[in-house]
Amino acid sequence: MTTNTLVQLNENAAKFISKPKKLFIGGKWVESVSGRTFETRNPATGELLTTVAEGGKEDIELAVRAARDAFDKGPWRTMKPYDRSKLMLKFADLLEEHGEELAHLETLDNGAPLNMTKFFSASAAENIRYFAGWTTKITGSSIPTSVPGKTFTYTRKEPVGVCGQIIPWNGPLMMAVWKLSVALATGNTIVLKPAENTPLTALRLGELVQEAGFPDGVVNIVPGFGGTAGQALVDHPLVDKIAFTGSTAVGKKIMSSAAASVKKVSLELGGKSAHIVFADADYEKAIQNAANSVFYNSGQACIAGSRLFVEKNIYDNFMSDLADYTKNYKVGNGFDPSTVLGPLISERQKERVLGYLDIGQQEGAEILVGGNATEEELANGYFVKPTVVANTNNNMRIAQEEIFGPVVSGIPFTDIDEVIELANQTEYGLGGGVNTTDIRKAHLVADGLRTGTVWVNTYNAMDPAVPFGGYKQSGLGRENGEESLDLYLETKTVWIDLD
Ligand code: TXE
Repeated sequence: MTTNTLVQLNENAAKFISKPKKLFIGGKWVESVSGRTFETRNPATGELLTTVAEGGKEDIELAVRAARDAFDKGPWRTMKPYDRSKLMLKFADLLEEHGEELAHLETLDNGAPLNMTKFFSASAAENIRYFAGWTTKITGSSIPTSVPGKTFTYTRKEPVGVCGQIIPWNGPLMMAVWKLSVALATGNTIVLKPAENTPLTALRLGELVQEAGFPDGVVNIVPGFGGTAGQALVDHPLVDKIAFTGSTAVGKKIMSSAAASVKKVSLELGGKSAHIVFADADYEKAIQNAANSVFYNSGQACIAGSRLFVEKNIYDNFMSDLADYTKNYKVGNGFDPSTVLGPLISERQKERVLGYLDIGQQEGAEILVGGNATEEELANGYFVKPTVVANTNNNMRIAQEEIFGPVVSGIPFTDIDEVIELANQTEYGLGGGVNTTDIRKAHLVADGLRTGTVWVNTYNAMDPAVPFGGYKQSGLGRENGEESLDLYLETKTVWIDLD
């Protein structure tokens, strides 16, 4: 890809694109049993990037068997924690070495601007390093008991077994790594199913897993569609755990399917996060924060601060200044260094977002800036301009349903009790933010919001050491941090009679 404005595509990424894309099962690259393939497209241009072997039920069967064998019979489970850590660190080094290439593949496949995907690939390496450190620190405990006679009672932390991991398209590399790293650190084996829109970085990760030297079958990667490959993974009786990131609707379906064999399930689902601005906030910073919280990744973020609550006495000025600020956001191809917002993932997602703007207007909302006008020169990609909507209230559909696009609804409030109540009036509970210079208000909001994360005078900050996940219908369990380990471990109790 060469034009005057676009960054030249990384040579290794170009090579990868031109190779056949197979399934990674039992340490080998194989065609799908059906021989079927599917297309993946560049969302900035609509162009076909490549075709990929399409995993189906039979391929999931093979991948689960490979993961099962690697868990039950392979060297993985008996490998010393320190050796597992070394493999993970090697994997992280490779990821870093190929960071530029992975960032290019990600921008091609999912559209996010290159500076963002470079940050993601660097963060992905850090995430693996963080979890590599945990391999040597997973311990049980000895427990004094009151039963008669002499006994010794202790617990062991053991891996859950075969983990099915299903990830979305809005941050494919990061999502893959978040799931792989904790599962590897805890000694599990994995079948990873990337989203059908964005299989490329996951497949490249498979090559790096191989190069790092993980035993065959420890990581298996099967791209395919949700209703076929994804569902087969969820239904498979030899899978011990499912970890899923995606829509709340599919999350519910997965939970009920997994009930058939009482699989452990962890879910990271949708959100409709409240972002609160008090009149005492640092005004300029709050404008930037409000914009970044919702327009980051073109609003395709589960934590997007899409409900913006602004204190009544500054509401009109704030919304109009936010609209002015938003006009400066450059929308375009992620390979253009001046781009701030890339395209949405697909035509379908674009239509969905534009559909919500129509719904909002029918409900009486007013679009201050953005809206459906995609610039002519961007007509082939799936672009939507960042959109600021006023005259909204918390009951409107655009304020209650996850739009997953660059759209923020501004809602006025009068005091802290009211705003906490409104913020919690949603089925979701993933993130939330508050902008204020009053430490008391900051703490009261942090205490009052029923969400997995609250950001104060910042937003979107994340770290491998910090737990992330949702209350209510935003999910089950936490990714990252020490708490995530338990989702991948069983606790075994051992009683020994010493008499
Ligand atoms: O998600 P899906 P879609 C939300 C967001 C977005 C909406 C629809 O609101 O607009 O979901 O996006 C796999 N069994 N989020 O349709 O369908 C699928 O193949 C097993 C929020 O793309 O949930 C993909 O790998 N797997 C979110 C993954 O689930 C199934 C990120 C996500 O796809 C399956 C993405 C099934 N029956 C969308 N059906 C977030 N939390 O960040 C689908 N899949």
